[in-house]
Amino acid sequence: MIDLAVLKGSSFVVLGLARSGLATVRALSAAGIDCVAWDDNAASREAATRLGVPVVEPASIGWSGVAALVISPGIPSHLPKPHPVAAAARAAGKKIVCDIELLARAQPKAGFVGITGTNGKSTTTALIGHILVEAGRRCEVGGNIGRGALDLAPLGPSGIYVLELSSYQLELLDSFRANVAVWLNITPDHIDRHGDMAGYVAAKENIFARQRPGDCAVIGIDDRPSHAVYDRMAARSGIAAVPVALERPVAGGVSFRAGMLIDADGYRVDFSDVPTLPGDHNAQNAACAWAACRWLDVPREKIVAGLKSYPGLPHRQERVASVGQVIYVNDSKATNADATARALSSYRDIYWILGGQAKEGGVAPLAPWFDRIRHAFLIGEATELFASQLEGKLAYSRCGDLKSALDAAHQRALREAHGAAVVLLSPACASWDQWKSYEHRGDAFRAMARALPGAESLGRAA
Ligand code: UMA
Repeated sequence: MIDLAVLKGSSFVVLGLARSGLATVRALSAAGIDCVAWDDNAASREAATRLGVPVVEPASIGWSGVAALVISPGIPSHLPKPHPVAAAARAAGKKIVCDIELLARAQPKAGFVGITGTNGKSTTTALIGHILVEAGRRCEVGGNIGRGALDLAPLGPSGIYVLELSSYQLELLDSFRANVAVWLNITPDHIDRHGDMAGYVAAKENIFARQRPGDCAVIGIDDRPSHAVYDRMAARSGIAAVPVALERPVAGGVSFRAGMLIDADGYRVDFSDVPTLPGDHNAQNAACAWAACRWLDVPREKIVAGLKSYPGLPHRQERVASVGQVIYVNDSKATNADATARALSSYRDIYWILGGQAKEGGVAPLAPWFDRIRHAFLIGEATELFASQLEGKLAYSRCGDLKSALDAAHQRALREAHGAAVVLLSPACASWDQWKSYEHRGDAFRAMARALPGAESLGRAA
């Protein structure tokens, strides 16, 4: 847990009591700092009460003497409508920050690597953390990836915090400085919270806001708005702006071409066969991780070793089992078509399990990858919608639930595929019609795939 003693003498209001909020009240209490808390959910309030933190109704919060409102990133402080506690804080002239800001204030001597982007943040964050640990560096990985910033261990001057930063968190920072800021890509997302694309870009660009000469900005330049961000950063004096691009040379930066990662000085690494990082999107993540770790002086051979030993994250194109040459891949985190497109573009000869609670547009945008799919297995509420979208384009079966779909995909792959093939759960849907969460769905798939006759487990144990 982070020691917040540096904040002693201030008092705080904490709004939202889930992962980030509970870690915040725990750290404030441990440091003997006054705070009161609120959450709209009664069970979450009880968790704070059990920690001995006073829970105060929003209308009864006294703002005089309060240093700041620490808000959970999932709670709106502006758009679409500010939470009443955020509105009251603003009316009282108080700062509104998130837990990352408190971490930055408590650990001013540590190094900070911040990673943002619409896609690939978690993988790149985990990958950088893995490379640093394998290279013997002291580091802690947290933030949007799922570990509250104040739950991390104190590191001091020789340590590095590797933080996944969402746009929600980035707009709640006012002194956090990233020594290395990684910007992967940007496409429209979270527009309800940021008003429009310009607001979303501006929130994310806050990752560079307090960088100083000697700091580094690694920027994927393959989409137009990100290229504009790169141009702005390249014009800032003293900041090393490192561009990252796919399938084209990029002066002074890192590129991925024909299966090779190529550094600014021409150093080349064969990246054509890293099973835990398949597809072009992962090549972009790896190239950005490469650039960030080089800036942190990690020797090249250690970065190569880290890239090749990266174990992957659960539920994201996670290789869980094999039967002969058929690989079973758990991509349960793919709850929309965009995420599923990344998985489909990574493999050929795919037996595709999809369905659940459909998102707008369904699977129609995935047509460019249909020629990679041998057969589709439909599950859950989206079955009839997806059947109508696949009709005449792709062979499919209605399977009802995940177990039936996996059994059918397994049988068909063994019967038909005469070489490498992939049974892929990449649902393009939320899980809530049949499961508690995407994790619950993915855990079940992993267990079922490993229990298939002749299956050998791949990857992590759980
Ligand atoms: N709450 C209210 N009132 C509201 C809304 C919520 O009281 O109007 C309360 C809820 O009852 C709940 C708490 O606020 O108790 C939830 O807060 P939260 O959504 O911020 O949840 P945390 O568990 O603290 O998780 C947050 C991040 N969540 C979001 O940004 C939505 C987690 O990112 C992050 O892993 C975690 O902090 C630790 O840093 C998740 C996420 O979905 C993965 N992020 C978005 C994304 O990746 O797209 C940005």
